[in-house]
Formats: sequence, C-alpha cells, structure tokens
Amino acid sequence: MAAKIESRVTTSHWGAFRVFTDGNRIVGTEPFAADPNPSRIPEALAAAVHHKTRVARPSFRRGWLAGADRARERRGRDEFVELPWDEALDIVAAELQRVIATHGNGSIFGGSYGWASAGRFHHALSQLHRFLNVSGGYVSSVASYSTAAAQAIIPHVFGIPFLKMYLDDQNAWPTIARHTQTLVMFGGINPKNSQVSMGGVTHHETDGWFRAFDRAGMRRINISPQITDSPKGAEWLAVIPGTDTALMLGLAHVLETEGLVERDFLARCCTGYERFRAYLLGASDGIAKTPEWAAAICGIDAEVQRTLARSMASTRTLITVAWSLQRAQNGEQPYWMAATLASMLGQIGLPGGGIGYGYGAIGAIGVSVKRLEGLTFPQGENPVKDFIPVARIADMLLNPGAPYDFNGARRNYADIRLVYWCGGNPFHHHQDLNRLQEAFRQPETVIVHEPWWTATAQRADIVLPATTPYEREDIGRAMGDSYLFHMPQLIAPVGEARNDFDIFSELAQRMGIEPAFTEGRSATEWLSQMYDKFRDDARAQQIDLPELDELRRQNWIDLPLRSEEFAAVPFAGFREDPEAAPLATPSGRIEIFSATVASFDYAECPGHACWIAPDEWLGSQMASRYPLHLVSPQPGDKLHSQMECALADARGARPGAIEINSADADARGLKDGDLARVFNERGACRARIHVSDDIRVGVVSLPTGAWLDADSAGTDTQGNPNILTRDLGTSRIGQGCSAHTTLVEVVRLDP
Ligand SMILES: Nc1nc2c(c(=O)[nH]1)N[C@H]1C(S)=C(S)[C@@H](COP(=O)(O)OP(=O)(O)OC[C@H]3O[C@@H](n4cnc5c(=O)[nH]c(N)nc54)[C@H](O)[C@@H]3O)O[C@H]1N2
Ligand SMILES: Nc1nc2c(c(=O)[nH]1)N[C@H]1C(S)=C(S)[C@@H](COP(=O)(O)OP(=O)(O)OC[C@H]3O[C@@H](n4cnc5c(=O)[nH]c(N)nc54)[C@H](O)[C@@H]3O)O[C@H]1N2
Ligand SMILES: [Mo]
Repeated sequence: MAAKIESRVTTSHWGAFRVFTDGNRIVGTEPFAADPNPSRIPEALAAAVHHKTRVARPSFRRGWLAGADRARERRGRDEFVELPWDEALDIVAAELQRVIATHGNGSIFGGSYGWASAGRFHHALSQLHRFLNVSGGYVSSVASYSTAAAQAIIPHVFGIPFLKMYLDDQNAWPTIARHTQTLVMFGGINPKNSQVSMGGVTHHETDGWFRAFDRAGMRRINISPQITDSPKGAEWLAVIPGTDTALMLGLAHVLETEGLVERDFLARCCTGYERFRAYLLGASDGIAKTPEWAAAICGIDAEVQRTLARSMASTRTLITVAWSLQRAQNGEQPYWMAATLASMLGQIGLPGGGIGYGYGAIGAIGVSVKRLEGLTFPQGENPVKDFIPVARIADMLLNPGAPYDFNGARRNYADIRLVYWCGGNPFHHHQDLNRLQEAFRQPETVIVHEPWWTATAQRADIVLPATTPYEREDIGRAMGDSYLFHMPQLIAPVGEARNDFDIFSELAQRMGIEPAFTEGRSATEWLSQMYDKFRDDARAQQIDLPELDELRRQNWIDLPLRSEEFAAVPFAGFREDPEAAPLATPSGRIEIFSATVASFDYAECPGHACWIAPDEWLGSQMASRYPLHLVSPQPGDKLHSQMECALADARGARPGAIEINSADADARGLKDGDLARVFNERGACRARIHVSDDIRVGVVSLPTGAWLDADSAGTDTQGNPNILTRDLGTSRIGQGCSAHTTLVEVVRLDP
C-alpha cells in the first residue's frame, strides 16, 4: 500500500513553500499561496535531498588517518574511509584537544563563511562559533564576500555601518514608486537576485514594484554589461565592466561645468567638495574628467552622458548601485563616487532621491517591514581576538605570520593548524580555486560538516554528515520579512546525518565542556527557550505571538509588521538640520573628502573617490591575450552552489552556460550549445556556449554555483568561474573579494 502523502509549509533563504512527503521521502513541493511571485528554486528539492551525493556516514581521508605528515598533498585526491559515529567523534575531539594543547586556540580557523540554511536555531555557523568559543576560541573572519569593500568605505563617507545603511537608510519601494522620476541603476536591479534573502523572503515583490514604476512612467537607465540585469522597460547603457567610476566622473563633470551642482546641499551637508573638484577638473592631476575622457574608458558615448547628467539634475533622481560593482579591484571607488555624484545632485534627504546600494541584491532591501530583532542562538564570546577580512583565507593559509594592511591597520596573519568549516562552501565561493587548493594543503587538519559531498567536503580530512533543514525542527524568521514559521521536521535524517548541534554536543561532552555548550538543554528545549524570549520581547512592542505549541499547529503566521508608514525618507532629518542631526563621520557630514582615509596613505584609495585603472580590464595590456571580461553573477536557478547536484543531473551532467555576444561568438566560430573551454593564466573550465545580444561585446557571463570537478589536466568540467577569477583584495581599505576583475579567452572544444 502506498504511504500516505502529507504536506507542511517550511521556509528557506529563497522563501516559503509547501513540502509533500510520503513518510520518509520528500516527493514534491508547491509554492506558498501568499507569495505573489514564488521562486522556482524548491523544484529541485526532492532530487537534491535524496541525491546520491549526500554524505552517508562520518568519513576520514585515508592519508590523514595514516598519521605522520598525513599526506597533506593528497587532499582532494585521496580516498575516504567511513567510520561509526562514536569512533569518529572520539577522533575529532582528540584532534581538537591536541591542536589546542600544542598550538593554542589561535591556530584554529573557524570563520567558516557561508550561507548555510535558514532556521534560527540550526544555523550552522552559529553552532560552530558557539562550540569553538566554549573550546577557548578561534580565528574568525569579518565582513562578507557580498559587500566587504562597501562595509569598509561607507562608514568613512556616511558614518553608518553598511548593513544599517542598506536596511534602514534607503528609500523604500513605495517611496520610490511615488516620487522617483529617474532611476539610474549601476549594475541594474535584478529580481532573480531578490528571490533570496538571509533567513528568507516570503513576499517576492521586486517584479511587482517594477510594474508600479511602469505605471508611474518612471524613466529607468540600466548601466550594466548585461541588459538582463534589469526588468524590461529600461534604457540600456552597456558599460565596460570595472569602469563605472569613470562614467560617474564624466557625469559629475557635466554637472560641475554646466552649473547643475546643488551648491547649497554641498555647503550644508558635505565636506571636501573643493578637494574633489580640483581632481574632477584636472587641477590636481592635469586630467579633466570630461565626458570624452570617460567615454574612452567606459564605452558610453559622451553626448549620452551629457543628456543623462542634465536629466538627473532636472528630475527627482535615485542612483542605485549593485553590490557586484564593489566585488572588484578598487570596488570602494564606485561606491564612494556614487555618493559624491548623489551629493552633487543634492537630492539626498528628499523622498525618492539620493542614493541606494544593493536594491534587488536580496529580497529584504527596499521593503517597508518593521524590524523585530531577536530569535538568535547565542554564540557567546570569542576569547581569541584575531581575525581576517573574510576573502583573505588563502593568503592567510599560505603566508602564516605575514603582514598585511586593512582599513588603516597593519596586521599579521595567524599560523593556522586546523580549519573547521560548517555551513559554507569555499570551493564554490572563493576566487582562484587552484590557489585555494594549495592553501588548503597547508593546515594539519581540515574538518567539514556537510549534507553533500561538495568540492569543499572532498578536499577535507574529516567530513561529518549534517542534516538538511527538512530533517530537523526549527523556527524561521528573517529581518525585512513579516512572517514567522514553524519549520517542522518533515523526514528522518538521510543516511546517518546528524544535526550540527548534536554533533557539537557530543564533541563537547568528550572534551569536558558540554555544560557550557548545551547549558543542559536539548535542541527542543533550546527552541522553546529562544522562542519564549522572542515572544516576551515582541509583547513589549505590542506584538502578540502564540505559544510555541500553537505556532507548531498553525505552521506559520503573518505578523503586523508591514506598513508604508515605516518607509521614512532617509537622511531627511540630517538634510533639514545637519547641525542638529549630524552624521557619525568626523565632520558630521557626508565626506566627499575623508581626512581619515587620506591619512592611511594608500595610493589605491586617496582621500576622495577617483578612477584608478584595475590591473585586468578591457583597456589593459592583458586584454591582448585574454580579450574577454568575465563577470560571474549569482545564479538565477539556485542559491550559490546549493542543490546544484540536482540541477546538474537535469542538464545531463553538462557544464553550465556562459553567455557571449554574437560578434564575439562569430569571431571564434562558436555556436549556441557548443562546448567551450574558458581559460586564463590561473585556470580553465568547460562551459556551454549561450550566444546572445543581451550582453555587451567583449564581456562574457558565467554564473557561480557549479560544483568544481577538475579533470586530470586540472580543467574544471562543470563551469565554475572561480577557477578563473582573481584572488586579490579589493584594496587595502576593504580587502574584499574582487571576482569581477577577470579577463579570459574562450575557445571551442571538439564535441
Ligand atoms: N566569482 C564569484 N564568486 C563569488 C561571488 C561572485 O559574485 N562571483 N559571490 C560571493 C558571495 S556574495 C557569496 S555570499 C558566496 C556564497 O558562498 P557560500 O555561502 O559558501 O555558498 P553556499 O552554496 O550557499 O554554501 C553553503 C553550504 O552550506 C551547506 N549547508 C546548508 N545547510 C547546512 C547545515 O545545516 N549544516 C551544514 N553543516 N551545512 C549546511 C550547503 O550544502 C552548502 O554547501 O560566494 C561568493 N563567491
Ligand atoms: N537566485 C539567487 N539570488 C541571489 C544569490 C544566489 O546565489 N541566487 N546570492 C545572493 C547573494 S549572497 C548576494 S551577495 C547578492 C549579490 O547581488 P549582486 O552583487 O547585485 O548580484 P550579481 O548577480 O553578482 O551581479 C549583478 C550584475 O552586475 C553586473 N556587473 C558585474 N560587474 C559590473 C561592473 O563592473 N559594472 C556594472 N555596471 N555592472 C557589473 C553583472 O552583469 C551582473 O549580472 O545576490 C543574492 N541573490
Ligand atoms: Mo553574498
């Protein structure tokens, strides 16, 4: 007799959906009824959760078990040996104790960057960090792959942490729909990206807002190498990647020389415009940043720049900048320059005017949902204060003790002996993966908890199988989202997978630190404790929540957090009276020139925004050998590398597609569907050719997310752009990921 089909709703980073089970397997999903534009990502769920690449049992690399030097050079090529859980946990606990006793907690890297899964308790990174904290601490990582350059520069300019800026100090969608006349989008605003948000997004509303912009007759300009970076209805300025700062300078030059600058705003609310103006007009370096000067760099016609600058000055204009622009060498500059340009227009503090960063990047940006804090698993205090800027992982592992600069400080890399990763996939997310592979061979031990045999798991010494959210009970709730979810356990753990919490509890017990880690609570007791505290805090804000058992029964509730009245106009108070409501910058104003940044004395980031040619771009020497600029955006069909195993099966194990302009394809004899080799000095991958005129000539686009799988010659067969990208900090200010600064060549492979 067929098992009874049951269904419950759960949530994820890509939103809520209904899951159908037949007792022990997920058999299908269905969109969440209240979502106006649900993501299709869950369609891969059943195939992915039960995929043959699930890690079945605790697995140890044979060379590591053999001892001595542990055959580190065999990482990624060795066999794995499965062991029973009890024995596995004994070995892991003993190894942690050995490393701590011999080298100290400062030799453990537990930064463990990654998106893991939604769910407030079983958040893999929080679990790992709490466990390592009670073990004596770990070297951590700061900022993110997403926005490291912005997180460094924006506080110098606006005096606001970047995460607060994009959540609280930007125009909300309803305000934009009502007031903005000209929307100038650097890097576009792409609804495929707002499918996701950290912790979940239940109402996918970006597309809906663009329909409202259409009805309002808003003029929109998509400044991006790909027309698809914005919903239809925008004018497309196909900028050369990495040159937006030059284009913004060209626009600024028009404003300055045609008397279109709002002097009053600059005088009252900004500092340092005169220093910048000397650069803009060429007084400080002999080069006037005219539209003609900019056109020769960015590929956008000078007359187009003039017309655009004039209409930006004569209408209510909002400048938006995608996060992708700062994921490049000197990525701090377009962010600072966009703020400078918006200051010159003088519309910051007016409804629907000014500047906004990262609209469309995640679902939470631009929504008018009241913030409700809380529902977090406490991580405790890290006794080790050492950290790295997150994208400097390979530098650290390859150069123990070496000095480096970060946002005005001189620091030294730790000497790492043990790497612990839980909830992230560095062999998806990091740049120059051949270099990362070298770096991963340095430590004595690499431990990974993973549901799947990802490229990172394959390069570890010890892989402990983790459950997915569908195999455990949790509570789901995200900032910028009004919903609260009970996430029921839907199926039994697959294979011998265990929850990260249970794995750490067992390790803690073996290390004699269990009371500090669990505080005597089981997972269910932690859920109740966290929820009850959240419920009390919500009540203090006049929001009534049901008891946990009642939430279990209801499955989800929509909290009264959505309202247009939360959509305050950013910087309105500051604009009104900058003396009474100053910014937290040294001058209290927007810093077009920053004495602090100037004092760092970094040639690549002087005291005001400026154009500095990157090492790799279409105007560089290297373009004669590698004439195509590679952009590597986020994948539209998944979240990063998650569930890619199922999607790869659906593609018939063929690599992902690289988009190329028809002129570039013709010049190389490439046709749609061809198998091609994409390469540069750092590495090579295969990709399927997708010929299109939606991309600028000279640019190719290969999204992230492939599961790295190198053949014997070291060529990745799946289409992972990070085998090609550059592993260099954005600058000494941000030290962020600079993936978009990459040139390649593409050739046809014989089928
Ligand atoms: N070239 C290029 N590279 C990029 C970018 C780019 O634009 N271009 N973007 C960068 C950005 S912005 C980001 S955020 C990163 C994203 O990079 P990551 O966040 O590392 O990517 P994910 O695939 O989300 O990795 C999450 C991993 O956690 C695992 N996981 C999920 N749930 C659990 C759990 O409960 N327990 C455990 N133990 N594991 C779990 C998943 O299986 C998956 O392998 O990529 C970066 N890399
Ligand atoms: N479906 C889905 N959505 C996601 C994610 C995912 O994995 N899947 N990941 C999420 C995460 S972690 C993040 S951080 C955000 C990232 O959000 P973003 O950084 O905004 O997104 P990307 O897709 O990396 O890049 C957007 C576009 O920028 C353009 N671009 C690249 N370089 C340049 C340049 O120099 N100039 C200009 N003008 N344009 C350029 C490219 O054409 C690219 O398509 O997305 C989030 N959303
Ligand atoms: Mo990100």
